Amino acid sequence: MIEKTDLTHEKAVLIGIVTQHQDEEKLDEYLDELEFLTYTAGGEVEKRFSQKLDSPNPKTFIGSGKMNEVREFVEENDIGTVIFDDELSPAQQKNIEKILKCKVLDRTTLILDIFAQRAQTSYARTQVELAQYEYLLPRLAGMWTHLERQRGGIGMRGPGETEIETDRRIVRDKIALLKKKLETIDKQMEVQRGNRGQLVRVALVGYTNVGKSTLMNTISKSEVFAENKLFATLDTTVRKVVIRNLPFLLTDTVGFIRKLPTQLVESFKSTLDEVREADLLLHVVDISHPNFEDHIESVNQILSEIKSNDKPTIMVFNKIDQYKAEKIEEDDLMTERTSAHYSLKEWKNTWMNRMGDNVLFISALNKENMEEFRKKVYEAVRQIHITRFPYNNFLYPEYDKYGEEKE
Ligand SMILES: Nc1nc2c(ncn2[C@@H]2O[C@H](COP(=O)(O)OP(=O)(O)OP(=O)(O)O)[C@@H](O)[C@H]2O)c(=O)[nH]1
Ligand SMILES: [Mg+2]
Repeated sequence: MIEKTDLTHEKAVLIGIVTQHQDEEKLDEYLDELEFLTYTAGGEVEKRFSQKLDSPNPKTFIGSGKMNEVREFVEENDIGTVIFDDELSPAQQKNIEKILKCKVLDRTTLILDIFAQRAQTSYARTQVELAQYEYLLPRLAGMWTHLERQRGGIGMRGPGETEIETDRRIVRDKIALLKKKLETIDKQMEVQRGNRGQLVRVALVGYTNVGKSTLMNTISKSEVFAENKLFATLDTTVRKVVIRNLPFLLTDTVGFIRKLPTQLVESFKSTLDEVREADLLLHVVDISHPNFEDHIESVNQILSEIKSNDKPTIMVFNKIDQYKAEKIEEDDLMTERTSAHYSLKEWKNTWMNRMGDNVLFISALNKENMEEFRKKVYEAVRQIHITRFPYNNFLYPEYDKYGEEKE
């Protein structure tokens, strides 16, 4: 806790651009998320800068006029860190550091940094370290030398190595070594997963901070760490859960985010294998978040990247206790009614309705609708169980009876 109060002193500014693909409103949403990421990493956002551009400046990302504005603000307010919402090329990062003379980070470094901070086990640390080195490799030339004095704090943390070697060859060797280490662990994990036998496997997936771990705790009475920051969970937890008389394995794992660095997706292979090998996904969504539809899209995109997009899935809309529709005053004739004004009931009649039976609305925190949750999951697991053990069906004769009794 002491560390947290210590870290909140790091002053940062955020920079994003408005383009054809990204209007002002979208940028605002993205910067809100970037601010949450900054806060999670231990920073305090003092100001946001944005610029309208057809395409980013290849040398400095934003134009020189805007850059001067940023430089003045950074100097006057003693800002230590400037964070861009988009990934910077190695050259851009170098040029910008020269102009601003402070630490320059992008979304990827920030996410990698949070992962580094949160990695608990040596396995998670190895995965993050590998991702950090892979990100670093093309950016080595001259990147750190002029920043020697300002090292430390956000973006500079890494498990293990405190010194960042400036020699490419050393970094390459390090990458090879980490990969080998991960390979060994991956093999062990594979064996472990194999030993779990034939039980049906269910994985909680979803955007970060939607309540996956809270739900895991609610249904399995376990104590997985949950908190209102991004990426509370990095390590995978597997619990045996029994609903009525049907046992299955439930996995809680790392949350996803828009533009999850590809280096992370790759080095978290084994962690994501839990998702890949699952029989059923519970896609948890924070319906109280104004951008929950975007979140669903990001999660689906990552699921298809790891070839897990066509698994049986139940959509679990969580945090219904916190859901609030935006209101239009009666005398307000200007505001157009959009989905932001929908009540929960109206939402249920949108595309959600077309998803048929595979939709649930719950509050994991207040334990609302958990009985329906149990029923739906039970039904879905039973379906898989029956196809897997067609001759074993008699072992669970009371399924239907139980179901009926509960009706
Ligand atoms: N109001 C409300 N808050 C919730 C609910 N479920 C979870 N939360 C809160 O949301 C925050 C994030 O919950 P977690 O369970 O850590 O979320 P997660 O999806 O595991 O997050 P990551 O591990 O970071 O990906 C915590 O502060 C929870 O208390 C809910 O149903 N209602
Ligand atoms: Mg979690």
